[in-house]
Amino acid sequence: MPRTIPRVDGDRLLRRLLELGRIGAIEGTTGCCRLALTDADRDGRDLVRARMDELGLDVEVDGIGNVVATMPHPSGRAPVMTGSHIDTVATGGRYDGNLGVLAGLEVIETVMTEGIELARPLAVAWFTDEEGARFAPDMLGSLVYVGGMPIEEALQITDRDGASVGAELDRIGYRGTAPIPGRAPHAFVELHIEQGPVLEDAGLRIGAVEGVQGISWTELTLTGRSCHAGTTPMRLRRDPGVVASRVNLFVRELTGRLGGTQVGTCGVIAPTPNLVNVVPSTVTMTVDLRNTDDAVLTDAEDELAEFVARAAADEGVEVAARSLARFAPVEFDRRVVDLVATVADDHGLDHRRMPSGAGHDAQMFARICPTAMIFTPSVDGISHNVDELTHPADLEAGANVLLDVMLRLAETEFA
Ligand code: HGY
Ligand code: MN
Ligand code: MN
Repeated sequence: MPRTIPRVDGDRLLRRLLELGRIGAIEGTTGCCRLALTDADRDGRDLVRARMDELGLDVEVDGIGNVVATMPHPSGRAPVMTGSHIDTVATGGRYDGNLGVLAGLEVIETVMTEGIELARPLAVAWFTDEEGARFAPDMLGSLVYVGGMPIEEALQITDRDGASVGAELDRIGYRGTAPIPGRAPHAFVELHIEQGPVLEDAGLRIGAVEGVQGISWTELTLTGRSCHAGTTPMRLRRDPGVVASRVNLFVRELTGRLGGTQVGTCGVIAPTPNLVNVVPSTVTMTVDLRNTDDAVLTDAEDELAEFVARAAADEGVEVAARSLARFAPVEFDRRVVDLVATVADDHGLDHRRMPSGAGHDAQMFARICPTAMIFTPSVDGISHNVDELTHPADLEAGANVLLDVMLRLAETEFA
């Protein structure tokens, strides 16, 4: 007797995504801005929390504002957990993170509505500050959940204006009391948009994600001397802007030379006072380096540090470097990756195994339980862009794979 595969309500999922996407909506676009722990993030949290309460889930908020909602179950056994994030970058899309949380909610609503009996409960979570765009590092909430950073340290992290994580959690009313580190789930699986071009270019529907590449974020504060743009001879200048430009060009040359999966980005280049007729006194900039090979990533970091020191010395500029994030590459559990691929096959969805170029909360859960991810295609491979788009059929297909994977994990015992 072939197994009947339950299905999600794709229209309901899409409605929920559009509803959440209206919070922090960026006028004239389909994007949204819900930077971590801002009022918009609070409003998005409140909306998803209300959906969890409507379902009668057991909702817990921990000390860093992570929220875990578990379906009622007589066993009290560790749940199969899914989840992601609902904070966004400042020019975010509707699907990055949000899909994983709302699809998880959709999976649980489907299971409860259809009265599907399970050996253990399912849970869906969102994790604080996954983006790291306001408070570095990224994946902050899930890192704390798995015990990767003491809560005291995380609460003291500040944004560019000096606001701390702890104070902002209090301000939006999301500093909870659930224990940290959090309970290890039986298994963790995250549905996420790919955010790159691989699946779309290959005409595939599902990615069975094998791991996440290494991430290195460095903040550089370059200090020269501000002076008049018209009266100061070039030979007397100590212009941090020139150093920042050389560093940016070096990063592009370095990635070209290293090849492979090496990528590099100078996303923040902020001169002070940022005026047309003033040679900047300081420039604050960031360098984001990533690679699937940790040894090559370390070499890239060393080369960067040497170049920055040389370029600054040439210009008489001082350098202060600060690491904002450093995560080694992560490999997911082969058994869960294989299950994602098997389910994609059973659903008749063309798929491939692949690494993740972006960081995700799942990479933290890989430290404490069998973990993997499911990718759905991104149109034109873009994300962290208001035009981010994943077609409704792919959203629904991804959620159906998530449902089936979670059901099978609930019946799987890992030796
Ligand atoms: O930076 C990242 O990879 C993720 O979007 N936080
Ligand atoms: Mn994300
Ligand atoms: Mn993101």
